[in-house]
Amino acid sequence: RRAAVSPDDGPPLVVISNRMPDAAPSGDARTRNVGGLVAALEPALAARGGLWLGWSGRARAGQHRDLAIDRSVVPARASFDFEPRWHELYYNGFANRSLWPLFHSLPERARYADDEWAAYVEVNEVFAEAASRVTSRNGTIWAHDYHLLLVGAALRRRGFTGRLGHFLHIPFPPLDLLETMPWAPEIVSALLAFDLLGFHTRRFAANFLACARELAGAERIAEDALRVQGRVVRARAFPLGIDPAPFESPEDDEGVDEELAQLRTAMGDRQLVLGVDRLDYTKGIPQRLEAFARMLELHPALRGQVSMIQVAVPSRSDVPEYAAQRAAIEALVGHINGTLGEAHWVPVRYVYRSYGRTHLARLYREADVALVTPLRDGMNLVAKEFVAAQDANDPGVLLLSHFAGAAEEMRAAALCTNPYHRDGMANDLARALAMSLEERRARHAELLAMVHRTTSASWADAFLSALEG
Ligand code: GDG
Repeated sequence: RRAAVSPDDGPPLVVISNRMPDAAPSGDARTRNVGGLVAALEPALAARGGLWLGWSGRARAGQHRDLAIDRSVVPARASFDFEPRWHELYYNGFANRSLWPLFHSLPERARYADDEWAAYVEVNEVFAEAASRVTSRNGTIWAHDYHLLLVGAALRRRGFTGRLGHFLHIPFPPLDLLETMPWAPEIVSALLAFDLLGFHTRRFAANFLACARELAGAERIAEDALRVQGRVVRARAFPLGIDPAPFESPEDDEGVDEELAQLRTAMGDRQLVLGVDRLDYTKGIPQRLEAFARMLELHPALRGQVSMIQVAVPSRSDVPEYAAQRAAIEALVGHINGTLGEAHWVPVRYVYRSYGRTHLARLYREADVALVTPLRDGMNLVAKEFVAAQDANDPGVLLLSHFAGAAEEMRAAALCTNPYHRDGMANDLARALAMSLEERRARHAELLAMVHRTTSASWADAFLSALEG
């Protein structure tokens, strides 16, 4: 453990994220940290001798200046403990009850509290302070996601002159919505302290560029660039992909084999429709369940012929909106099964848990249709994982929301649907279930080529070469 490094002796690259890989506080089984992002960033960091800075996952009063640095692991890690009040005010509060809903274009779910904003400012300062202790003045820093929108400006105030990049994993909203946030001008101005801003889609980058002009007086000097106070700031799409290998050829696992055999027996000849999401109101799970039920009403011949499995991975369960969403989903599943089911047929199987990656990959492959129908999503990696997991000779169909970032790349080959239109989604699902083998193969081949083209590794390389170049 070392308290600091000298200004010229830091690692060439520092990645900052709120959460460190494998530091999940209890009660929140959010699994993204074991997923594609870590897999993408760890090799990029390791190759550059870089360091990962984040929250330790623990809360202890008065300890946040105590930076624990571990250089014995690759990549090296630095972490600090949160003040206990930050979890409620900064994390559950401003990050997850203000920024998360607003940035997903759900302003009626957002609420704005001055003490939560103050905590958000404070925590971003603390991250900047920690980062300035582990980097050299001219190093490269890459910050991630909506928790750290202010960290670039806070680093510049501390005299950091190196390259600063930010990648936003969630959508960036249009101006009309962003303006409902009382601190929108402060947030946009702070983002302009970065040299490069990355988004999943061109649409989100364009939203940002428009907000920067309107709210911070930045001048548009190129399709992807702004001038602000004599500096150039670029904003571009860098769509995140996956590492397809573990989904194409999952590891052998006897436990999973047995589970899958039991599932096949239970399903018999029925077709399987699958949804896998963190339990989050942005994922549109109730709307999807309603559409599935509606399909059974509109197409009674499908009754008894198809079952849906919805995996809802526990997430942010101490935020009241998430507890309410869970209750709504559970009531809806009960209602659908009670009104449409038979003693010998359960329309919807609902599981509130997380699965290991091998299990997930096998489940994807088993499905005839994946319902990836968020109301709004930054990218949605489940869509790409599902494609990678299919049997190319007999692939399942991806039914994808227009409002997932993934639709920008997958629109032409996936079957796209509007989760706000229940009858439309019901009919799109019926169409997916009836799709010919020939059409399924053609669509899948195109999607698979795309999943191979943009992977998590190529994403990290593209962002870092744009930042460093
Ligand atoms: C945010 C943005 C953006 C799911 N269930 C289990 C499990 N997962 C894994 C999936 C996938 C990941 O979690 C979920 O990623 P998504 O992209 O679908 O969604 P978010 O969690 O909302 O992630 C999103 C992403 O950041 C990256 O930038 O795409 O738009 O909202 O990898 O496989 N993993 C395991 N067990 C599960 O039960 N092990």
